[in-house]
Amino acid sequence: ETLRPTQEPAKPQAAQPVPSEKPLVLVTMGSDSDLPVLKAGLDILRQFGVPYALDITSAHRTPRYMMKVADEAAARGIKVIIAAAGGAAHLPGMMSSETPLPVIGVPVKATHLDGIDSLLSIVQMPRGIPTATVGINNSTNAALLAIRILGTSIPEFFTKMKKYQEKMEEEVLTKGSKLRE
Ligand code: RP5
Repeated sequence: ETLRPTQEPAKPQAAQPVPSEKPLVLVTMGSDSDLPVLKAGLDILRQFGVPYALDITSAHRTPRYMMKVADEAAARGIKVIIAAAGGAAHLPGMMSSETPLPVIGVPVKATHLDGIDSLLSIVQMPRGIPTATVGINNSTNAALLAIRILGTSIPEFFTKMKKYQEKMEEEVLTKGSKLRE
């Protein structure tokens, strides 16, 4: 599949991982109601050919399962965790406390507070438990950051990211040159 940086991402047929490959990224969420927000990020992972696994690990409704998944992620071969949650969004921070892997939190706009509650819950982690935080509902950037992290040790993803950025630059410059005509 070609990389389409600034165009509308193609809708994945279903939120299914790249099959028959060991997942490198775990994409998890507090509730299946978060899944629509994750679709754009899943599409990016698929465009880049990143094998991923999906799960629901609620910090409040399934705390023991959440901790088990975080604890076992590295042994499964997972390199990065993307965790989406809304409201009192403890999921990314709690998973981060249970694994040495990098965790990227996606604040989901799920309440009347428009996602500010989720954003602050994720970004304001105490010293010692770093948890990367992207913008509200911005699963695209979570996926791109995960791929950049993979790119530090997997040349294929480093090269693909470089091409993605070059294509994005080219597209914007082309749009600008049309405006200047
Ligand atoms: C959080 O509560 C989830 O991450 C979700 O964003 C929010 C609402 O969950 P549901 O009530 O829709 O299951 O735990």
